[in-house]
Amino acid sequence: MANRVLYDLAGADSTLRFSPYCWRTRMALLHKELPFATLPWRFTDKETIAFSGQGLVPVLVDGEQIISDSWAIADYLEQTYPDAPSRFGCNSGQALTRFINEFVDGVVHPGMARLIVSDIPHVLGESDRAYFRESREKRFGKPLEEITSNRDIEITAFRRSLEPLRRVLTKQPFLGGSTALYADYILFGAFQWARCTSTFELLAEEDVLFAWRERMLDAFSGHARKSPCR
Ligand SMILES: N[C@@H](CCC(=O)N[C@@H](CS)C(=O)NCC(=O)O)C(=O)O
Repeated sequence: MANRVLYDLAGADSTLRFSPYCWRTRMALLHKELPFATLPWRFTDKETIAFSGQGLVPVLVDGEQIISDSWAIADYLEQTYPDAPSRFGCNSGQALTRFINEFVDGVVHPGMARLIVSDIPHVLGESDRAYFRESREKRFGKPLEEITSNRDIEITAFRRSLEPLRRVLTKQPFLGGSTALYADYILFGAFQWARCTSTFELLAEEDVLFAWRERMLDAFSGHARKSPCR
């Protein structure tokens, strides 16, 4: 096995990788120019990552080190490879990036989920599909199709919730300034989650966020753009 391995959420098609958190980590590793291999992981493969002491991905195995949680991995990579290009800019940059992490987890993901969650089962294999439907319907308290039934109307409020990001990206090409940093990867992970699992268009073409997403898709020789989507 390669020396650095990322356990990465996959669909029925093992090349379809759609976890927003795994995308953050993947882009972070590319930014750090650290070679890595990925292993496709499914929701119901809990035993495969039991060695990490928890049941969520991303899990990064770096030689002898086992790290789970995308923020902990980002921090680990920064501490362990200080000479590789920084994804935070500096220590204060890392502290400020926490805000983006919480904003995306607390506002962008829930808003996006209400628009795409019923599309996700279509990319999953049989046992993951049953697990996903049961666990997410329990979490939302209603059938997946009901959650997204008003999406053509709710898209307006979702787009409005992105206004602070839009205002920043009107003034600079990336949240990180002139180049993409981890803050951009955090937000991009959310859009890549949607892009890989749903054909519902979240952004209008004239939106500056649309242009930013295009730049992110082009990063690292179009790595994310080449990744299989639904
Ligand atoms: N706070 C964690 C969240 C990770 C997470 O929720 N991962 C999802 C995939 S997107 C997962 O593994 N879910 C497994 C499950 O629902 O059983 C992080 O930042 O890494």
